[in-house]
Amino acid sequence: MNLQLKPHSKVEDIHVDHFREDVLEGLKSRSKRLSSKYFYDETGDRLFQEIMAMPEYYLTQCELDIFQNKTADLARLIIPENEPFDLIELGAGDAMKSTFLLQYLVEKGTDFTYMPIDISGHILTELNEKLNQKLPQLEIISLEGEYFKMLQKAASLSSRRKVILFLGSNIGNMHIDEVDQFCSDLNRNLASGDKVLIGFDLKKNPHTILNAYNDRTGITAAFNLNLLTRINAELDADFNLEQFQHYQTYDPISGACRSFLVSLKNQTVTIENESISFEENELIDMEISQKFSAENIEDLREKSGFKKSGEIKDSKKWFVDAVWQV
Ligand code: AVJ
Repeated sequence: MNLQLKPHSKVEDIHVDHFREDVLEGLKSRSKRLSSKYFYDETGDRLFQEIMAMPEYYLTQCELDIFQNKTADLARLIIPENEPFDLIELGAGDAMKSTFLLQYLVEKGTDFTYMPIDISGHILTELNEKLNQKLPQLEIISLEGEYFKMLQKAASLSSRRKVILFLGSNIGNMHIDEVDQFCSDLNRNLASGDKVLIGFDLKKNPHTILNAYNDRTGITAAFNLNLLTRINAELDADFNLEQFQHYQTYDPISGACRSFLVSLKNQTVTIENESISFEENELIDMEISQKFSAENIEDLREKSGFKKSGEIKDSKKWFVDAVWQV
């Protein structure tokens, strides 16, 4: 297969930003909400790095355990036999975990191209530089844009087998119906024999989960409040951050871990000439981080039309990377 693009080239998607529309729609609705996909501006990226470094945020360590200590098992599960392939990572970020797999594959002389997809061009540039230094032989094509548009782009660039990574329990940020839709769309956008590896955070002691999202140092609170700062800066708004407070819940029955911002008084906020009023104790629904049981994961796989390929858990059995095949 002859790739038209040189290693380390970048393909960009011209995407319309719906930030303004989404923010206004969410805050004008009867129960106010903001989308956690907007957490990740430059400050948000940095705060999320800090979250990943917190001892309470076990998710990072768990999936790192899998990628660092079970790399050979992982590679055996995902790579097609004797066939070159494209390894596509959705929401690659700094690829902290996948770099262990990339290094392993490069050392084994595996024929593959790494295609990180992210909506942050800034993050992709940094990732390119980092990987270029660490693994100069690695062939990379960065895809900047939305997941499905970029998956289609990847399919148009090469007809090789695709292996999709969706790590870090990023899937947990989707609402239950969105998860079903996402996995079915993924299935439809892939060809027979292609594989996906999805990281799911498992249901566990509820205290452990709540602590991971309710740290005493207030980093998670700052991460949530930063979206208000972003709205102030980018949409000419006047949120007073002192008047909003982070509140976290975990429901062990449904597995939903949710974050909210609570308005501490009756107040009016202006966003681009629109007035939004808050009552005292009114909530803004900020984020869901869904936790899964083994049954939840099996149901999801079946509903979205995948076959089971295998799975790897960390040594604590708190997190699972499930591998499915089309
Ligand atoms: C990036 C979606 C995996 O939900 O666990 C961390 C984001 N939010 N702490 C998660 C997050 C609060 C994180 N994901």
